[in-house]
Amino acid sequence: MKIAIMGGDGFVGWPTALHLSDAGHDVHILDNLSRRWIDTELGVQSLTPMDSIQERTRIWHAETGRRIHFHLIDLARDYDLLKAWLAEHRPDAIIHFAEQRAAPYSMKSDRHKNYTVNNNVSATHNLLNALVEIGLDAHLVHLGTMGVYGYSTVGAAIPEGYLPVGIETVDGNTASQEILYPANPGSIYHMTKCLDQLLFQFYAKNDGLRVTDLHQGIVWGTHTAQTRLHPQLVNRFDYDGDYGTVLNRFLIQAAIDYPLTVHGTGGQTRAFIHIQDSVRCIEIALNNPPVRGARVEIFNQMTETHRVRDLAEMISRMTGARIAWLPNPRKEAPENDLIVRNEKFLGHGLSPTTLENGLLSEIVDVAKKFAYRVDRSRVPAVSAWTRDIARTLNRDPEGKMLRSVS
Ligand code: USQ
Repeated sequence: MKIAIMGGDGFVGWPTALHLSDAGHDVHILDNLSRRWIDTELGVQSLTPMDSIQERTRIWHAETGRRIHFHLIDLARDYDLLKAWLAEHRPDAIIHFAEQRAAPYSMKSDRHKNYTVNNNVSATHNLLNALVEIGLDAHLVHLGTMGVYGYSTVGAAIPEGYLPVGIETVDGNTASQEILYPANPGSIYHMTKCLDQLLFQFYAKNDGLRVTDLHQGIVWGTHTAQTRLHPQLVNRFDYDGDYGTVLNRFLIQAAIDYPLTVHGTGGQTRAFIHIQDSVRCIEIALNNPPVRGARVEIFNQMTETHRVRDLAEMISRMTGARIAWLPNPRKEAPENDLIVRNEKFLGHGLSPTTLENGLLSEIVDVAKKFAYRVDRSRVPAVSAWTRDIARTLNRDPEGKMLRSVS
């Protein structure tokens, strides 16, 4: 298949590009390199040393003889360029990762809120709009989030996208329907993924576009089989307070003897998936497209659920790390249960990498190896969900004063 990977320079995009190229597909990355610009803005760098995208693709060719093509295009801003590229290359499938993906970054300021909404919603809409305009029947696979559901449970498992409901009709009967599970975003970033869902629903219904939306949990880990092939193919690893996600942050914190940064009671339960499983799921989704005219296909892309404090305690037991119980910078439920259905991927043969089996090697192979690159001052999460919360965040987990918040 000819596959266009929008956002193929990012944390899930890059290993996906390698995985699909390795499987024999003709892979094209379209990316505006915004993650690299945001690193510069925030004054942070990936824990793992990352080469330019051109250098990465050169090494991939030298190692495997396969080519991954790179095109510098901004989906949100270069609509005409995007349309022309699609019309010329006519890919069989498109994988859409080209969105700002960090909840804390999206909540940093009004400017970051605007950027996240404008970038994510325009990127998705431009892509859908262009597909219709040039009459391209490519299968669109989008990386969505478990966060579209919210994390509260009513004692029932979260279904894969659609909720069966009974609606009382005026003549006293009950009409059965399946509706999109009610969206309940917890950040501006998560809200953009909820908006994406509506865009997909409309374009699938109106124009018969074939769309798969993957509701992914929190990714952990760094390596896939292909990123291990050469040191310069390594994936990025974010540990900072904006882009680092919880489990990877705990791993690096343990490696540098920094107290594990649990927000609140750590009673938040979230869904997780290893990066190797993430790329496998994307391949499975590609191989199982919906038919033209069908509703959006939705998969829950996660393999296990964990409570944040249980993860901290597990890593503390393994490494001796201390735990810091911090004021929560986010407005979120302090405690929640989470039961998620994920039979679709398991039914297609996904065999999950579990935390139990993968955690230790991740600490040793990645966190300890690159610990010397960590800037401890970038570890605290200082992006607050509201002004009132911002006032409570005056000390970092090691007790030092943070900048004052007006
Ligand atoms: N948390 C801590 N300590 C930390 C960092 C986070 O206790 O040092 C807590 C947060 O308060 C939150 C939970 O851990 O309750 C998860 O935070 P996270 O930063 O690991 O994940 P999140 O902001 O939800 O976003 C990440 C990805 C996003 C993806 C989402 C999947 O950045 O792109 O969509 O995970 S999900 O969480 O299932 O919505």
